Amino acid sequence: MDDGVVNPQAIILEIAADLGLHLAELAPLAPPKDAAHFETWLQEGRAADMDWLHKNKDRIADPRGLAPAPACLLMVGLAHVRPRVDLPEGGRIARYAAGRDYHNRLGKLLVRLGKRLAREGALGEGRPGRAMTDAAPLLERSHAEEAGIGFGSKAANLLHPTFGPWFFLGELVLEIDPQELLADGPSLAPAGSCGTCTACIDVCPTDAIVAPGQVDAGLCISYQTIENRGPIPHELRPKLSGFAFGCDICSEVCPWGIKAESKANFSQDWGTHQVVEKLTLVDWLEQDDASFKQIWQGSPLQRAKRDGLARNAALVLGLAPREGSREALLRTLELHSSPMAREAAAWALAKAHGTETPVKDALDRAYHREERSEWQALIGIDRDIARSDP
Ligand code: B12
Ligand code: SF4
Ligand code: SF4
Repeated sequence: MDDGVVNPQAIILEIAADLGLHLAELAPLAPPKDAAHFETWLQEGRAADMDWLHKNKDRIADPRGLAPAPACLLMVGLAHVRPRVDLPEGGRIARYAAGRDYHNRLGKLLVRLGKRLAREGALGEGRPGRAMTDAAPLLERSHAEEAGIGFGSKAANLLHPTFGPWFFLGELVLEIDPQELLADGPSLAPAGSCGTCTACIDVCPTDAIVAPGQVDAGLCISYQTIENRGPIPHELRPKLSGFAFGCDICSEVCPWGIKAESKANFSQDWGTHQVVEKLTLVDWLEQDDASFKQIWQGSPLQRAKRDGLARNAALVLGLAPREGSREALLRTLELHSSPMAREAAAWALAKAHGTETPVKDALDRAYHREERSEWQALIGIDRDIARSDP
């Protein structure tokens, strides 16, 4: 029955939908339900070198300091379902990274949303506080699950019945007392669960899903190819499965992800960046600083930096050589400004061409040329791989 009473919760969600956010739900700004899991995860060393998670531990476990008084979190989801992304001449990247950077797009949408909510009086006296996504000191999946956006999964991804795992999360702090805005509590999460499925755990090439819902970042290809600023451990290199940036394997085998792909495709919305359309992994090896800044502008791939992308490209080419890759790897070994890229090229050459005498000689020269002992030691391991090949 329409009793003429304005429901601010419904208005807020309606405005979010009107701006193009696919999912939006409210939750109180309160310690997330998985705070204890998060702390155990840190204690068990699952965050690899992501020190910022340790530094922000207390704020993440209790985010109430994000607002001066009791407040709400408007959790939103933006879908990015699209077909798999192969680079020209081979190699893959995570689908989310093919087009526009979600940090920009979602960040801008959230700021617009905040302004519009304030303009239309949906916040009463309250203000829209910080708009955040990803790098926020918040356990986003946990808050989103509590708000009713989706359900948690064994791969740790938050799943939605329509979009599977293929959506980003972001949030806006709303300075409205949850007693006012959420008197009846948050929405119920959409129905769904992993059930007896274990496909993601079974398929993960590096066994990074160490228990249901728990990913060891140090083992995850996504961490290694995006966040790790050092060498990728030798034992993980053969398991990259063609991924030169990010990893979608646990999402691609997920029945919820597969169902989403059969129903939706947001490629047009997100576009495909020119570097994804045009550049090969051999090109990735040969970017200079200037071209990296210009041509790659706006691509989420920039997150791994020029040196990280060259490292990743070298490793993938070492496992799947193609025309021109041998020469490009030899040039990288000799000329790249980053020892990390040079070392990755050494490994790739040893793996793919280690039986060839000129390659053995090049590795030998690279070993003696390397000035920093830690990199020389790694190139020594690579040289041994080639030497062990008759
Ligand atoms: C650090 C980080 C990573 C790390 C670590 C991932 C991880 N699983 O912890 C690395 C670099 C590996 C990574 C990879 C990816 N990430 Co990431 N990542 C983050 C970030 C910044 C923090 C995550 C975090 O705090 N992890 C710590 C663990 C404890 O928290 P959690 O992963 O959220 O775990 C949840 C559950 O597993 C559960 N849980 C944890 N332990 C236990 C134990 C038990 C017993 C139980 C029952 C539950 C449980 O509690 C948590 C909350 O629900 C978030 C953004 C944010 N601010 O939250 C994005 C975020 C989680 N990542 C995202 C994405 C898209 C990815 C990738 C798919 C990217 C890719 N294609 O390469 C992969 C997926 C890997 C995977 N299977 O998790 C999205 C996820 C969207 C979604 N629908 O779920 C987020 C939310 C970014 C965003 N704003 O959209 N990521
Ligand atoms: S993103 Fe890849 S490496 Fe990481 S948990 Fe999923 S399947 Fe494993
Ligand atoms: S693959 Fe199966 S177990 Fe893994 S997240 Fe999807 S439904 Fe859950």
